[in-house]
Amino acid sequence: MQNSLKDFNHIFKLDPAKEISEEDLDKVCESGTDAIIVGGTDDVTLDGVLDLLSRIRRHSVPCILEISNLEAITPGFDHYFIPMVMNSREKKWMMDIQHQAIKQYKDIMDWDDIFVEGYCILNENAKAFTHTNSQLPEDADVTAYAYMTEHVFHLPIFYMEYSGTYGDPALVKKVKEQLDNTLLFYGGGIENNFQATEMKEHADVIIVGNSIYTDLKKALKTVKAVKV
Ligand code: 1GP
Repeated sequence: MQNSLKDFNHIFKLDPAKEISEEDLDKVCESGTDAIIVGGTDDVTLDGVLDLLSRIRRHSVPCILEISNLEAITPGFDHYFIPMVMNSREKKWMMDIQHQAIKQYKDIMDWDDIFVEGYCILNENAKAFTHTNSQLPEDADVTAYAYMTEHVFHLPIFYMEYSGTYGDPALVKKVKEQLDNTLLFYGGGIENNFQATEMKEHADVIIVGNSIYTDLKKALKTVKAVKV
């Protein structure tokens, strides 16, 4: 199922709640990245998602919606990522929201385009961490979540989400050792090509978000840094 993702190395993540100029968006879309994810935590509205979608669609880069709330789902993306937050204290974020989404949309869902992510949020200060009432796992918990993602839930993606801070490459390496079929996505704090290369050494795909908005020039350099 993850065949269409298996050649991905690099993804930029754009937040529908943040402003980006036309010029900067063009640079992101034409950077050579493998895809653009539209996703965020706060203030994700259907209008914001549709606005980004229509602007990204002027380019040929694949476009993915990472679903954060049921109100901001729309057709028109190439792929849909559905996070299941493994380290949330609340079943809601692991099961109930997904259950509601499937109940509502299952008749129009095309599973060739939908990828469920085993999501592990590893930065206590990330908005998503508090929003989902997550608990900070020990390293051994993270590797067990990765193992469960592949062997219990058979999900195509395990996502180590450090959003806003640079994570621990040694833990990314340990997590990768747990996975044979499930792809390892790493996101968080990548601001330059050195960090991109360091995380890509173990992760299958790196995701670069915030630095698009803080230092685009450096962010763009992360693309070539991980191209094989
Ligand atoms: C966020 O994993 C992505 O969901 C990327 O993180 O914004 O810190 O680059 P940054």
